[in-house]
Amino acid sequence: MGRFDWSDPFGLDAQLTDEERMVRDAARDYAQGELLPRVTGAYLEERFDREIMAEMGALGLLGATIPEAYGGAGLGYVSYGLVAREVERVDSGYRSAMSVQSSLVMHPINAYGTEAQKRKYLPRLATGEWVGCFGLTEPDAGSDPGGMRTRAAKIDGGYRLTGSKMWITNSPIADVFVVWAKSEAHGGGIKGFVLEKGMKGLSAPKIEGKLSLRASITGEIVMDGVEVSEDALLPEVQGLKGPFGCLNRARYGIAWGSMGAAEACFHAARQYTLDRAQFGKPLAANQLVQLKLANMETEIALGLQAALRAGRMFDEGMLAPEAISIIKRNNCGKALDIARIARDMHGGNGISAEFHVMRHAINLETVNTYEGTHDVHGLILGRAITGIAAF
Ligand code: TGC
Ligand code: FAD
Repeated sequence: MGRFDWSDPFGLDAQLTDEERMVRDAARDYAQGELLPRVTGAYLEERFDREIMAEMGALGLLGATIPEAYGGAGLGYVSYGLVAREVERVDSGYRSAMSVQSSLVMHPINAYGTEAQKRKYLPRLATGEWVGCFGLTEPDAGSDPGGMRTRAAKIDGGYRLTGSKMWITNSPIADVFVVWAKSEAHGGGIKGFVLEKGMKGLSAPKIEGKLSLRASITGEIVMDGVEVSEDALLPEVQGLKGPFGCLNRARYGIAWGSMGAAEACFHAARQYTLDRAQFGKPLAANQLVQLKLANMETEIALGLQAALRAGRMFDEGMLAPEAISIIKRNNCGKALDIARIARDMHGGNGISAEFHVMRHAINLETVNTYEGTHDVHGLILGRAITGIAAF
């Protein structure tokens, strides 16, 4: 029989390749060494430090799966997931910045763009010199993006975009905007456009006063008759499968990332309850406390194992979007439960920023909502199981 390791019960580490372990360790060293020391200040001051993008870029953490010819790291999806896990172990907002850049901005340019678009944008997004954002959600179209109102009218030599996007990660600091609009010239079908900061009629006001994901910057995208040339169109895709193709990747990464946040909370709760004594014995000596730790460990072990299996299937081209819904929904929901319970197990200290658990719990409220809410992923699965769309 093998020896039980409470922090890795199914030997996840042993299932990785040497390259994957190297990527994981580099991401962990960076996240623990450079991100952890500044996250509390950034969170309390509701601030995203722009230089983080350049730091991540220098380490190859942006566009990890994009081919090296365009400045990416050319890695597989398991490596991408491992990076998300390490970054979100520190803060979901930092993982957001990374996954938007990689999956929602670099991926569509790489998958649906022209050679000229790839050469122009990808290398500078990979280094973090440019920051990107992804505009799908609108004030009146969230879970139902097909209801979007943003329009691209045809003009001589290009398009005029009018509409607004809401709750857009990175938009106030973005140089590059991937936005989705219904295009008149394409029969009203949804098309992707790449806009650039400074274009006339384009603005991205910051959304202030978030109580969650405060170390990430979020804003609107306002397009007041933004005129672009034909070069701005992503030609190779039409319809919702364009943005959903990006979301598949980001949702998969979130399934790993949320487990990183959950692990941080589980490890903190374990250590705290071992160190703190009440009624003459460590909190960890109580059955109620041990049961909570056992539940946390179980959910994390299962969630990580499912994410790894999904990553292997992704790399083999065998992963179905509905399987991504299973892990996005399960892992975010379980991570949120774990973070809330870890907060409780820290007693009064649990509400202090110094102990990190409440920040994770509040962040995970967003993570459970964006990229398709917990219930919407349930409905995607309900449709796959029954053949009946219940939206
Ligand atoms: P539906 O009829 O299901 O599909 C329309 C077309 O899209 C195709 N499709 C997919 N293709 C690839 N991957 C997927 N996952 C796909 N899902 C659907 C589908 O085959 C069809 O293609 P075609 O060729 O027949 O036209 O569309 P619907 O309107 O009924 O969709 C319903 C639903 C619930 C599935 C969908 O709208 C949904 O997923 N809603 C959730 C919206 C969402 O996730 N928004 C995320 C915004 S971005 C974000 O939150 C970034 S936060 C990032 C961060 O900060 O980390
Ligand atoms: P709604 O769609 O209005 O949903 C409200 C509630 O109703 C939810 O509980 C939902 O589950 C439920 N609901 C909806 N439809 C049904 C139904 N048919 N049956 C039962 N229940 C239903 N979007 C982007 O495009 N780009 C980004 O970068 C981005 N970043 C974000 C960052 C943050 C911090 C946040 C909070 C959001 C971000 N989003 C982004 C938007 C996010 O994807 C949406 O908030 C999410 O998809 C939900 O849409 P909504 O907020 O409009 O809620």
